[in-house]
Amino acid sequence: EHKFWKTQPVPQFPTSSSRAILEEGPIDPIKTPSDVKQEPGALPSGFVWSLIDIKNEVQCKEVYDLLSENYVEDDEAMFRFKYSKEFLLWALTAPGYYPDWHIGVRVQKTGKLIAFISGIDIEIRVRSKTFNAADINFLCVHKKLRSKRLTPVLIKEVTRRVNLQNVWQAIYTGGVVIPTPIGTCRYWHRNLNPPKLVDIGFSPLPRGYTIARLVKSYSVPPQPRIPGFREMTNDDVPQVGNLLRKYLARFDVAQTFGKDEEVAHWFLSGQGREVDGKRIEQVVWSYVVEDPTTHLITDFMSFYSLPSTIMKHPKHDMLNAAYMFYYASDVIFSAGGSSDDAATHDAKANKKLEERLNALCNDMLSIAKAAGFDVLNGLSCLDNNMFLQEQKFGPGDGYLNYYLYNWSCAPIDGGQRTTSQK
Ligand code: YNC
Ligand code: MG
Repeated sequence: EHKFWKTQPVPQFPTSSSRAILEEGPIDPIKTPSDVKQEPGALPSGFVWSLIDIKNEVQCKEVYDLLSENYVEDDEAMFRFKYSKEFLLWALTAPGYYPDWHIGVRVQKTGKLIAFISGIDIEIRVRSKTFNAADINFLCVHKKLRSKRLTPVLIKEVTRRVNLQNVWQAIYTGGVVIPTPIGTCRYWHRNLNPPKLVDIGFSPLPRGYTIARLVKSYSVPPQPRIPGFREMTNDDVPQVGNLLRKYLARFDVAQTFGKDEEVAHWFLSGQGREVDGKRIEQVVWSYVVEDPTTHLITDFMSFYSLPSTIMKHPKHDMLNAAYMFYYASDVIFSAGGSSDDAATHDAKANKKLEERLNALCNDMLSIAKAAGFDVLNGLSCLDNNMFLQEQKFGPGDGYLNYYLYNWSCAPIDGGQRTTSQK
């Protein structure tokens, strides 16, 4: 089993859980880019490699079309992710990205794009060690070419191009279980549009409920209620960056967001706007709380838009889903009395954080509802377990497995302490 994955520098189950890891670090011997093959690997005949310029509208549309028809579906084949062109551009052009990590495969004769894989270069920290890694995403093979072992060829080619930039680790997520997850998170869903979600079979109508009663139970305040809650702007970037870095330092695995430029990219560049009279769709929604007296930023929360195609419904063809993204709050650092012992201090700080995250999430629900989203999704990562249930998210069928390539590490705390991901 796992003919491909058993040849790769990833922990092979079940050893990873049964044997103690002495030191976390690379699995392969250390190499340099001069050790790396200069030529791409061979494709089956009739297919050719084709780097994708995601900033080119035509090529971006080709990736968009491939994913729209062939990307991730739920187990029952009711919904399929429909990433927007704006999302792809946003996700693939983060500061320091390498254009040659955006890799396509075309049919030689027709030029049709039939497969894609991408990486971006990010800095991550796993426990005490910080290193660059390729964040691999959007692996897709056309439905008509499945089960032909094209995936290992794509993965080896992206690995080669990543290694040529002297990067030797990668991070990725997936619904599939392969050797070997560092952690697993569950998807949770907050219903914002009960009539539609019941109609399309996304949510059941609970026993004893009418639609009207369900609507009432999932209603949200029309507007945010935390004093000083407002949309994030460019001027907030340095403060949000510091707050986010400090907040994420509490987790075992996280992207470092070392540069403010990255903060600006991930939380602002995806905001909606008009360019040459053309509407650019909004991808990311970012909000802050500015303390009304000190004018300091105390909290930050964001979500992104990722719709799904509803595959066979007479009336609805699109599920407008928002996904919780990064957030941070300084209450965890400022709460508790100075005379408390450490345990009491932590308990008080956690209680305060829980209250604050609930209030922030509730305000985000108001924003998401007003923006026309049908559902707000979240994972059981970060501190999300402090508010998912209270904010009426329900546990879903989907799970997301987190993986590291060429890095051996002890399991991450039940997947609860993993960074959030696109
Ligand atoms: C997957 N999702 O196990 P074995 S997530 C990794 N991630 O190998 P074939 C996968 N490996 O088990 P198909 C995988 N899915 O024999 C399958 N595999 O060792 C492995 N779906 O290849 C699988 N997108 O080509 C098996 O399979 C081998 O034709 C079989 O194609 C698979 O983006 C796929 O879910 C997923 O488009 C392309 O089903 C296709 O079935 C498809 O015969 C819908 O492949 C879309 C979908 C995946 C989304 C994602 C993250 C990808 C991470 C890839 C791993 C990166 C490693 C690090 C590289 C850089 C390293 C450095 C430094
Ligand atoms: Mg294949």
